[in-house]
Amino acid sequence: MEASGRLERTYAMIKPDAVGAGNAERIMQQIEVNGFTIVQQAKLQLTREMAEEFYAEHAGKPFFEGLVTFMSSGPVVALVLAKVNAIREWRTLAGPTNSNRAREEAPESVRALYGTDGQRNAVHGSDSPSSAQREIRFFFPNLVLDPVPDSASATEY
Ligand code: RTP
Ligand code: MG
Repeated sequence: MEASGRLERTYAMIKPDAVGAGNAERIMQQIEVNGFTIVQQAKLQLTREMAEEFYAEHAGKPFFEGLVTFMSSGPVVALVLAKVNAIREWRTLAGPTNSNRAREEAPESVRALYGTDGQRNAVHGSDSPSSAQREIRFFFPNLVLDPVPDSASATEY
């Protein structure tokens, strides 16, 4: 039978609002219940400079300064997740960017359950294979890329 997709890694991050509210463990449980393997995990606080670099694609947008201040305001939990189609699947589980919209459109999503609004939305997820690769390297520069949990379908990241 043909595989339904390829095993991927993606970068997930539990943001300072959710860590500060004590929801990190619950979110990691939700991640695992939904079939992801947590292959790396680290708790750290971003400096302003790290947050600016991480979200460089948004530099100059009206929400950028607030985003950087928020993301460097307290500890985050950095995660590497593995699953078939992990990049798309994690963004689906996370839900729409705005947590208020998530509560209407995807009430079981992480952002619906643990986020507050359009900025304080509990979690981040890579949006493409190139973003996943960049973001995993940003937080886990020493990560050895192989083996992945199912080495028969190992891919680049
Ligand atoms: P993320 O990168 O964190 O996974 O979120 P995303 O792809 O769903 O959304 P993106 O457009 O990349 O925005 C990055 C983060 O910036 C904050 N944001 N605030 N106030 C606003 O209008 C606004 N828009 C975005 C959110 O924290 C969003 O997750
Ligand atoms: Mg994004």
